[in-house]
Amino acid sequence: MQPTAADLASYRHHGHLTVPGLFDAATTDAAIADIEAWGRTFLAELPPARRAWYVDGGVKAREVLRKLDNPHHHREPVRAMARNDALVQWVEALIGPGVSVYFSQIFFKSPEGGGPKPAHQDNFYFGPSDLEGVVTAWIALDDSTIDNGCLFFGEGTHLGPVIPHIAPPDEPFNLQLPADVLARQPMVSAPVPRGGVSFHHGNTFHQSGPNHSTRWRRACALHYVNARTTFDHPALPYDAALRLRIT
Ligand SMILES: O=C(O)CCC(=O)C(=O)O
Repeated sequence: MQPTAADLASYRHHGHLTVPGLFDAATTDAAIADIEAWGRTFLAELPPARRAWYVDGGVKAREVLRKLDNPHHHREPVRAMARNDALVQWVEALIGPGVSVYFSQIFFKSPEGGGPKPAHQDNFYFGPSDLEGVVTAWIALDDSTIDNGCLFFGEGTHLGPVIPHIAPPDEPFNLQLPADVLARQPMVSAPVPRGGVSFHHGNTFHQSGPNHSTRWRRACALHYVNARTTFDHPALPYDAALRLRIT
């Protein structure tokens, strides 16, 4: 499926866009097998000081990971997805040519308690020189639904500014939009079938709910940047050496 003028107009209007069926079941199954194996090793070796960021506090019955960072650097199946021609064609249509992956994340969201991700703007975290230069491609590795914690977006919020975020005192890394801002902003659900991709602009408010279901909601977020954009004022430390040139 190629981007049409109507797709691009929809993205420019809403600040996000869902494209079903970019990856087949064999690809998502292979990615899941690989990240599960990686996650088991990572969790076994995780030092106590880093547990608060990576372990999902919502799941009490067992210890499960919430996320993993930079799979595009560490894992070949994710690197292959990041280079996928069809995906890259969409990314270039959205932010222009000469794209790289700047950062990436696996979000596990375990059944029966996988925790929510508070509302935020990626551009606050990354601090790009050009606010139009960043797009996130969020690949659904499982069907994502309201029940298992799909993404929600603030329609049109990409047209507004980057807003200063706050963090709970015991979680300085968990940057999020202030409650008074969110009280004025309806958030709309965006379920994505397995293998589909949800693209969002770096300024778009987004969040995900808890997983109340008995099904996993795993996803891989690839944060792409175009050739002209640099990261001048990141809110958290990111390793620029991991920027992976794609085109
Ligand atoms: O998958 C999630 O729950 C959060 C995703 C997210 O914040 C992102 O892709 O930027």
